[in-house]
Amino acid sequence: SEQIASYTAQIKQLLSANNAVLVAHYYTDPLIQALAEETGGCVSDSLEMARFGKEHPAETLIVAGVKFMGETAKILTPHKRVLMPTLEATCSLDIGCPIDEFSEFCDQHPDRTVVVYANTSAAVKARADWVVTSSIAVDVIDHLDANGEKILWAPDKHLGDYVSRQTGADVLLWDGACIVHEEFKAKGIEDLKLLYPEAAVLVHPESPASVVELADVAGSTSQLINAAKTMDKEQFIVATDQGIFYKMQQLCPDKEFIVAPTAGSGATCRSCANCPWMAMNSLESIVHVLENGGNEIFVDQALGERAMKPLTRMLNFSA
Ligand code: CIZ
Ligand code: SF4
Repeated sequence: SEQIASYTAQIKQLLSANNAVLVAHYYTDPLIQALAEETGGCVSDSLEMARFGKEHPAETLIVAGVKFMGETAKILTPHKRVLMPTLEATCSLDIGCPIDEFSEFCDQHPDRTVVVYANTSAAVKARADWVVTSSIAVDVIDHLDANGEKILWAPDKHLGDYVSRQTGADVLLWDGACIVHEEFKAKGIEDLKLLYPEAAVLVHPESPASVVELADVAGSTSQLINAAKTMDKEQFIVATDQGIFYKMQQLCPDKEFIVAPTAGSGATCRSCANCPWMAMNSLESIVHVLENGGNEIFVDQALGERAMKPLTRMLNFSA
């Protein structure tokens, strides 16, 4: 529409006037993902968002995603200005892992290496030995297990359980979950497979084990996108946030992607599996922060320096 065209034009002009770059997650509005690509920014998972923001020369990063992504960018590049379209966009994993309780849990298990998922606060990262994203979780735990280390994993119990099954490592789990992925149900996917018997099933391992069991490929967003591209299949049932369809469809215009049903939805679903916090990012809010410089992310300096260590391990491990 005219409104969208006008926001887009404004954002392009404001990004270049402010020496700013737009970094967007695969789960954000397709309009934002398209604009990030068009303006030389990036669309990716949280690992590549972190790396891109660190390496890009722009002085200001506009991070479209959820709060931990902006915080990670600020920790890795404290001298840059990091702005977010909204400061209200959090994550059920971050909420479900408050630093005081988490720190106590770690204190109770001093013999364990503390590995936390990127979807956590700066304070939780600062308490950890390692930060991982889902794209490298299995490899990092494999590496630690080979060194004879026992693991304390937080916050996502489904991903932690998946990683432990894949590696055979001794993993103690924190009890957290993603409200989007936890809603996928094995029954719904089995029903959908009757409608699309030829389809491959792609599942993000933040989903329950019964759903992961049905997967032809289980993996991070970037791994699922890669599977969509490389598998010799015409149809895919996809159990992750529907924002991912922008990139899948762009890379595979002739393939069909069907969002897996969540609890309470019908067999096929247009509105389900959409993270409510990711959805708070809009073109309008990006115009707003670029015009006013609001919604800046700050991280306490001492905390940031401690969190930098496990984050740097994450980036170096995957380099
Ligand atoms: O579910 C999320 O928030 C994901 C997949 C984040 C990421 O690692 O890109
Ligand atoms: Fe958090 Fe789940 Fe939303 Fe990702 S999709 S930001 S894990 S609530």
